[in-house]
Amino acid sequence: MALIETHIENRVATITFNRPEALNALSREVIAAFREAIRTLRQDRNVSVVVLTGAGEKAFIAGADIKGMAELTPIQAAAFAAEGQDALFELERMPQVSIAAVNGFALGGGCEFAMACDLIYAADVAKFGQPEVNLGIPAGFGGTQRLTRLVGPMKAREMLLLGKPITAEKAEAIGLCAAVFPKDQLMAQVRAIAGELVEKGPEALAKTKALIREGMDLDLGRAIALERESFAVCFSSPNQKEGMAAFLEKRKPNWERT
Ligand code: DAK
Repeated sequence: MALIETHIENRVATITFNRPEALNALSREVIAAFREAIRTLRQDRNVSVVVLTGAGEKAFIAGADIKGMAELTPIQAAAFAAEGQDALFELERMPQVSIAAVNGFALGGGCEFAMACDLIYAADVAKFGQPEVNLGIPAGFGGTQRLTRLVGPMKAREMLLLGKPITAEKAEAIGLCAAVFPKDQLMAQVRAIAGELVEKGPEALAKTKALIREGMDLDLGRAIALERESFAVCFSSPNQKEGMAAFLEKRKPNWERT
Protein backbone atom coordinates (compact mmCIF):
# COMPACT_ATOMS: atom_id res chain seq x y z
CA MET A 1 0.00 0.00 0.00
CA ALA A 2 1.40 3.42 -0.97
CA LEU A 3 2.38 5.78 1.87
CA ILE A 4 0.85 8.67 -0.04
CA GLU A 5 -2.22 8.21 -2.22
CA THR A 6 -3.23 10.78 -4.81
CA HIS A 7 -6.67 10.88 -6.35
CA ILE A 8 -7.73 13.48 -8.93
CA GLU A 9 -11.35 14.31 -9.65
CA ASN A 10 -13.00 17.46 -11.03
CA ARG A 11 -9.70 19.41 -11.00
CA VAL A 12 -9.20 18.61 -7.28
CA ALA A 13 -6.30 16.40 -6.21
CA THR A 14 -6.65 14.71 -2.83
CA ILE A 15 -3.41 13.58 -1.20
CA THR A 16 -4.00 11.07 1.59
CA PHE A 17 -1.29 10.31 4.14
CA ASN A 18 -1.68 6.58 4.35
CA ARG A 19 -0.05 5.06 7.44
CA PRO A 20 -3.10 4.71 9.68
CA GLU A 21 -1.40 2.08 11.87
CA ALA A 22 1.06 4.80 12.99
CA LEU A 23 -1.55 7.58 12.88
CA ASN A 24 0.02 8.75 9.60
CA ALA A 25 3.29 9.74 11.31
CA LEU A 26 5.81 11.38 8.99
CA SER A 27 8.73 9.08 8.31
CA ARG A 28 11.48 10.11 5.86
CA GLU A 29 9.84 7.83 3.30
CA VAL A 30 6.47 9.56 3.75
CA ILE A 31 8.05 12.99 3.34
CA ALA A 32 9.91 11.87 0.20
CA ALA A 33 6.72 10.40 -1.30
CA PHE A 34 4.82 13.57 -0.43
CA ARG A 35 7.44 15.77 -2.17
CA GLU A 36 7.26 13.57 -5.23
CA ALA A 37 3.46 13.88 -5.27
CA ILE A 38 3.41 17.67 -5.03
CA ARG A 39 6.19 18.06 -7.63
CA THR A 40 4.06 16.09 -10.05
CA LEU A 41 0.85 17.94 -9.19
CA ARG A 42 2.32 21.43 -9.43
CA GLN A 43 2.89 20.85 -13.15
CA ASP A 44 -0.51 19.32 -13.76
CA ARG A 45 -2.67 21.84 -15.55
CA ASN A 46 -5.72 19.67 -14.85
CA VAL A 47 -5.40 20.35 -11.13
CA SER A 48 -6.56 23.61 -9.53
CA VAL A 49 -6.85 22.62 -5.87
CA VAL A 50 -4.87 20.20 -3.69
CA VAL A 51 -6.47 18.72 -0.56
CA LEU A 52 -4.40 17.01 2.14
CA THR A 53 -6.01 14.53 4.54
CA GLY A 54 -5.19 11.49 6.65
CA ALA A 55 -6.24 7.85 6.27
CA GLY A 56 -8.09 6.07 9.06
CA GLU A 57 -10.48 7.22 11.73
CA LYS A 58 -8.16 8.93 14.18
CA ALA A 59 -5.53 11.14 12.63
CA PHE A 60 -4.68 13.71 10.04
CA ILE A 61 -0.97 13.33 10.93
CA ALA A 62 0.15 12.60 14.53
CA GLY A 63 3.55 14.20 13.92
CA ALA A 64 6.99 13.28 12.76
CA ASP A 65 7.74 9.60 13.24
CA ILE A 66 9.06 9.40 16.78
CA LYS A 67 10.52 5.91 16.26
CA GLY A 68 12.47 7.19 13.26
CA MET A 69 13.67 10.28 15.11
CA ALA A 70 14.67 8.68 18.39
CA GLU A 71 18.22 7.69 17.36
CA LEU A 72 19.08 10.54 14.98
CA THR A 73 22.47 12.22 15.34
CA PRO A 74 22.54 16.05 15.20
CA ILE A 75 23.62 15.89 11.55
CA GLN A 76 20.82 13.48 10.68
CA ALA A 77 18.36 15.64 12.64
CA ALA A 78 19.40 18.68 10.59
CA ALA A 79 18.89 16.69 7.36
CA PHE A 80 15.49 15.45 8.56
CA ALA A 81 14.38 18.97 9.52
CA ALA A 82 15.57 20.25 6.12
CA GLU A 83 13.57 17.56 4.28
CA GLY A 84 10.39 18.48 6.15
CA GLN A 85 10.97 22.22 5.88
CA ASP A 86 11.74 22.03 2.15
CA ALA A 87 8.65 19.89 1.54
CA LEU A 88 6.54 22.58 3.19
CA PHE A 89 8.13 25.39 1.18
CA GLU A 90 7.32 23.39 -1.96
CA LEU A 91 3.73 22.95 -0.76
CA GLU A 92 3.37 26.67 -0.03
CA ARG A 93 4.81 27.63 -3.41
CA MET A 94 2.50 25.45 -5.49
CA PRO A 95 0.45 27.59 -7.87
CA GLN A 96 -2.66 25.64 -6.85
CA VAL A 97 -4.60 26.43 -3.69
CA SER A 98 -4.00 23.86 -0.96
CA ILE A 99 -6.49 22.82 1.71
CA ALA A 100 -5.81 20.74 4.83
CA ALA A 101 -8.86 18.64 5.69
CA VAL A 102 -7.92 17.87 9.29
CA ASN A 103 -9.88 14.74 10.11
CA GLY A 104 -8.30 13.96 13.52
CA PHE A 105 -5.01 14.53 15.35
CA ALA A 106 -2.79 17.20 13.76
CA LEU A 107 0.14 17.15 16.15
CA GLY A 108 3.72 18.37 15.79
CA GLY A 109 4.70 17.89 12.15
CA GLY A 110 1.01 17.26 11.40
CA CYS A 111 0.01 20.70 12.61
CA GLU A 112 2.99 22.11 10.68
CA PHE A 113 1.90 20.39 7.42
CA ALA A 114 -1.62 21.78 7.90
CA MET A 115 -0.28 25.29 8.51
CA ALA A 116 1.65 25.25 5.23
CA CYS A 117 -1.69 24.84 3.40
CA ASP A 118 -3.60 27.91 2.25
CA LEU A 119 -6.78 26.88 4.04
CA ILE A 120 -7.44 24.58 6.99
CA TYR A 121 -10.82 22.98 7.68
CA ALA A 122 -11.28 20.63 10.63
CA ALA A 123 -13.59 17.88 11.81
CA ASP A 124 -15.21 18.63 15.16
CA VAL A 125 -13.19 15.78 16.72
CA ALA A 126 -9.82 17.10 15.47
CA LYS A 127 -7.05 18.14 17.84
CA PHE A 128 -4.26 20.55 16.97
CA GLY A 129 -1.02 20.72 18.95
CA GLN A 130 2.72 21.25 19.02
CA PRO A 131 3.70 18.72 21.72
CA GLU A 132 7.41 18.54 20.83
CA VAL A 133 8.53 20.00 24.19
CA ASN A 134 7.20 16.80 25.80
CA LEU A 135 9.79 14.90 23.76
CA GLY A 136 12.62 17.26 24.63
CA ILE A 137 12.82 19.03 21.27
CA PRO A 138 11.47 22.26 19.78
CA ALA A 139 9.19 22.12 16.73
CA GLY A 140 11.25 21.36 13.63
CA PHE A 141 9.12 21.82 10.53
CA GLY A 142 8.48 25.55 10.83
CA GLY A 143 5.99 25.42 13.72
CA THR A 144 7.60 28.15 15.79
CA GLN A 145 7.36 30.51 12.80
CA ARG A 146 4.15 29.62 10.95
CA LEU A 147 2.07 29.23 14.11
CA THR A 148 3.26 32.60 15.40
CA ARG A 149 2.41 34.27 12.09
CA LEU A 150 -1.03 32.63 12.02
CA VAL A 151 -2.28 33.10 15.58
CA GLY A 152 0.09 35.68 17.08
CA PRO A 153 2.89 35.19 19.61
CA MET A 154 0.79 34.73 22.77
CA LYS A 155 -1.39 31.85 21.57
CA ALA A 156 1.59 30.37 19.72
CA ARG A 157 3.67 30.41 22.91
CA GLU A 158 0.85 28.77 24.82
CA MET A 159 0.70 25.90 22.32
CA LEU A 160 4.46 25.56 21.79
CA LEU A 161 5.59 25.97 25.41
CA LEU A 162 2.88 23.95 27.15
CA GLY A 163 2.61 21.39 24.36
CA LYS A 164 -1.06 20.75 25.10
CA PRO A 165 -3.36 19.98 22.16
CA ILE A 166 -6.36 22.23 21.55
CA THR A 167 -9.80 21.37 20.21
CA ALA A 168 -10.95 22.20 16.68
CA GLU A 169 -13.37 24.73 18.17
CA LYS A 170 -10.51 26.55 19.90
CA ALA A 171 -8.37 26.32 16.77
CA GLU A 172 -11.12 28.11 14.88
CA ALA A 173 -11.45 30.72 17.61
CA ILE A 174 -7.74 31.61 17.46
CA GLY A 175 -7.56 31.57 13.66
CA LEU A 176 -5.72 28.29 13.25
CA CYS A 177 -8.49 26.85 11.10
CA ALA A 178 -11.10 28.50 8.90
CA ALA A 179 -14.12 26.42 9.94
CA VAL A 180 -15.14 23.25 11.76
CA PHE A 181 -17.56 20.66 10.38
CA PRO A 182 -19.09 17.47 11.83
CA LYS A 183 -16.63 14.66 11.15
CA ASP A 184 -18.88 12.82 8.69
CA GLN A 185 -19.38 15.99 6.65
CA LEU A 186 -15.77 17.22 6.53
CA MET A 187 -14.76 15.81 3.15
CA ALA A 188 -18.05 16.75 1.45
CA GLN A 189 -17.74 20.31 2.75
CA VAL A 190 -14.09 20.54 1.69
CA ARG A 191 -14.96 19.22 -1.77
CA ALA A 192 -17.70 21.83 -2.08
CA ILE A 193 -15.23 24.59 -1.12
CA ALA A 194 -12.65 23.18 -3.54
CA GLY A 195 -15.37 23.19 -6.22
CA GLU A 196 -15.92 26.91 -5.62
CA LEU A 197 -12.19 27.58 -5.93
CA VAL A 198 -12.03 25.71 -9.24
CA GLU A 199 -14.41 28.33 -10.68
CA LYS A 200 -12.05 31.27 -9.96
CA GLY A 201 -9.46 32.78 -12.27
CA PRO A 202 -6.34 30.57 -12.08
CA GLU A 203 -3.68 33.33 -12.17
CA ALA A 204 -5.70 35.40 -9.72
CA LEU A 205 -5.75 32.51 -7.22
CA ALA A 206 -2.03 31.78 -7.63
CA LYS A 207 -1.09 35.42 -7.26
CA THR A 208 -3.40 36.01 -4.30
CA LYS A 209 -2.00 33.05 -2.35
CA ALA A 210 1.59 34.07 -3.12
CA LEU A 211 0.93 37.70 -2.12
CA ILE A 212 -0.51 36.66 1.24
CA ARG A 213 2.43 34.34 2.02
CA GLU A 214 5.20 36.60 0.74
CA GLY A 215 3.60 39.80 2.02
CA MET A 216 3.56 38.51 5.61
CA ASP A 217 7.37 38.58 5.63
CA LEU A 218 7.67 42.09 4.16
CA ASP A 219 7.01 45.56 5.52
CA LEU A 220 3.69 47.02 4.42
CA GLY A 221 5.18 49.35 1.79
CA ARG A 222 7.02 46.55 -0.01
CA ALA A 223 4.11 44.17 0.32
CA ILE A 224 1.75 46.73 -1.25
CA ALA A 225 4.27 47.35 -4.04
CA LEU A 226 4.32 43.61 -4.71
CA GLU A 227 0.53 43.62 -4.85
CA ARG A 228 0.59 46.49 -7.38
CA GLU A 229 3.05 44.55 -9.56
CA SER A 230 0.95 41.38 -9.49
CA PHE A 231 -2.20 43.38 -10.22
CA ALA A 232 -0.55 44.97 -13.26
CA VAL A 233 0.86 41.65 -14.55
CA CYS A 234 -2.65 40.14 -14.46
CA PHE A 235 -3.67 42.68 -17.10
CA SER A 236 -1.41 40.91 -19.58
CA SER A 237 -3.36 37.68 -19.05
CA PRO A 238 -6.22 36.55 -21.30
CA ASN A 239 -8.05 35.54 -18.15
CA GLN A 240 -8.35 39.14 -16.97
CA LYS A 241 -10.03 39.97 -20.30
CA GLU A 242 -12.18 36.83 -20.06
CA GLY A 243 -13.22 37.39 -16.41
CA MET A 244 -14.31 40.95 -17.06
CA ALA A 245 -15.94 40.16 -20.42
CA ALA A 246 -17.90 37.32 -18.78
CA PHE A 247 -19.20 39.70 -16.11
CA LEU A 248 -20.25 42.27 -18.69
CA GLU A 249 -21.87 39.62 -20.89
CA LYS A 250 -23.61 38.05 -17.87
CA ARG A 251 -22.11 34.58 -18.39
CA LYS A 252 -19.67 32.27 -16.61
CA PRO A 253 -15.99 32.79 -17.48
CA ASN A 254 -14.29 30.20 -19.60
CA TRP A 255 -10.77 30.27 -18.10
CA GLU A 256 -7.70 29.48 -20.14
CA ARG A 257 -5.57 26.91 -18.26
CA THR A 258 -1.91 27.04 -19.26
N1 DAK B 1 5.38 8.68 15.57
C1 DAK B 1 5.39 7.33 15.50
N2 DAK B 1 4.37 6.55 15.84
C2 DAK B 1 3.26 7.16 16.32
C3 DAK B 1 3.17 8.55 16.44
C4 DAK B 1 4.29 9.33 16.02
N3 DAK B 1 4.29 10.66 16.03
N4 DAK B 1 1.96 8.86 16.95
C5 DAK B 1 1.32 7.68 17.13
N5 DAK B 1 2.11 6.65 16.75
C6 DAK B 1 1.81 5.24 16.78
C7 DAK B 1 1.82 4.71 18.21
O1 DAK B 1 3.13 4.43 18.63
C8 DAK B 1 0.96 3.48 18.07
O2 DAK B 1 1.75 2.46 17.49
P1 DAK B 1 1.74 0.92 18.09
O3 DAK B 1 2.11 1.06 19.52
O4 DAK B 1 0.33 0.48 17.88
O5 DAK B 1 2.75 0.20 17.24
C9 DAK B 1 -0.08 3.87 17.05
O6 DAK B 1 0.47 5.01 16.35
C10 DAK B 1 -1.39 4.32 17.67
O7 DAK B 1 -1.10 5.32 18.62
P2 DAK B 1 -1.63 5.26 20.14
O8 DAK B 1 -1.83 3.86 20.58
O9 DAK B 1 -0.73 6.11 20.95
O10 DAK B 1 -3.06 5.95 19.98
P3 DAK B 1 -3.88 6.75 21.09
O11 DAK B 1 -5.22 6.99 20.50
O12 DAK B 1 -3.78 6.08 22.42
O13 DAK B 1 -3.14 8.17 21.20
C11 DAK B 1 -2.07 10.15 20.34
C12 DAK B 1 -3.14 9.04 20.11
C13 DAK B 1 -1.99 10.99 19.04
C14 DAK B 1 -2.50 11.06 21.50
C15 DAK B 1 -0.70 9.48 20.66
O14 DAK B 1 -0.46 8.50 19.69
C16 DAK B 1 0.43 10.45 20.69
O15 DAK B 1 0.59 11.22 21.65
N6 DAK B 1 1.25 10.41 19.64
C17 DAK B 1 2.45 11.25 19.54
C18 DAK B 1 2.08 12.66 19.22
C19 DAK B 1 3.30 13.57 19.19
O16 DAK B 1 4.01 13.69 20.17
N7 DAK B 1 3.49 14.16 18.05
C20 DAK B 1 4.60 15.04 17.82
C21 DAK B 1 5.69 14.21 17.26
S1 DAK B 1 7.19 15.12 17.26
C22 DAK B 1 12.75 18.28 13.98
C23 DAK B 1 12.03 17.74 12.96
C24 DAK B 1 10.70 17.46 13.14
C25 DAK B 1 10.09 17.71 14.33
C26 DAK B 1 10.80 18.26 15.35
C27 DAK B 1 12.13 18.56 15.18
N8 DAK B 1 14.11 18.52 13.81
C28 DAK B 1 14.89 17.50 13.14
C29 DAK B 1 14.73 19.60 14.51
C30 DAK B 1 8.73 17.30 14.50
C31 DAK B 1 8.43 16.64 15.63
C32 DAK B 1 7.18 16.00 15.84
O17 DAK B 1 6.23 16.05 15.09
